[in-house]
Amino acid sequence: MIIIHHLGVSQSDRVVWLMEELGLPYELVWHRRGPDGLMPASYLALHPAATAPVVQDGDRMLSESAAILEHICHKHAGGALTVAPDQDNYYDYQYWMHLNNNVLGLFFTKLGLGGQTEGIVAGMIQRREDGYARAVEQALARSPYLAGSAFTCADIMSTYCLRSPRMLGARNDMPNAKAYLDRITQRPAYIKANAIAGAEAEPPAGA
Ligand SMILES: N[C@@H](CCC(=O)N[C@@H](CS)C(=O)NCC(=O)O)C(=O)O
Repeated sequence: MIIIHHLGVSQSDRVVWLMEELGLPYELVWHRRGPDGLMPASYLALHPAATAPVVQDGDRMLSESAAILEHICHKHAGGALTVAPDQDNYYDYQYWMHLNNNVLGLFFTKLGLGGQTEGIVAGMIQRREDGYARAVEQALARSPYLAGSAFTCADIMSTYCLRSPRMLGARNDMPNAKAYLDRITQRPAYIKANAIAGAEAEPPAGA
């Protein structure tokens, strides 16, 4: 059985969402953040990359959410929620699977700047964030989901950054994204995963 190591308030909630979408069984192991807000020693011991999510599949410890999502869909769900190379929207799918990490890097750099808005780095971050916002708006003007007409892992990858008020969630110039998020967060699997492992979720008693 797949074991999801969930770090409280983190992108590991994506994997829970995926498993709920696929209807696959999984075990959730909670790791609370330390008083410094960072991951605890129990999480650091899981994988050398020291990032959440980490997922255990048999004797393998998997890291990097995009790679984990693809791994689970192909190994355990016959490619469900992915797009194959012979499909017209294969590139779109790959683009949205990868672009997420780009915007995530911006977020961490922005945190490091502590609200500073002047200077080359702050300007570059703003320009790239604006570019990401434009790309999202244009994609969602063309199709109901980021990679085309169907819901895929690309939507699971992107929702965290689009929703989080500390990332793009506070912008008010993304009407297409807002309508998309209103729709996508009504999915039963999202609602269930959010209750289990979302930003407001608490570990079960004793965990
Ligand atoms: N590209 C990685 C990014 C993972 C990442 O940055 N995760 C954050 C949590 S949202 C993390 O591990 N932070 C370290 C910490 O909280 O100490 C992925 O998608 O898995």
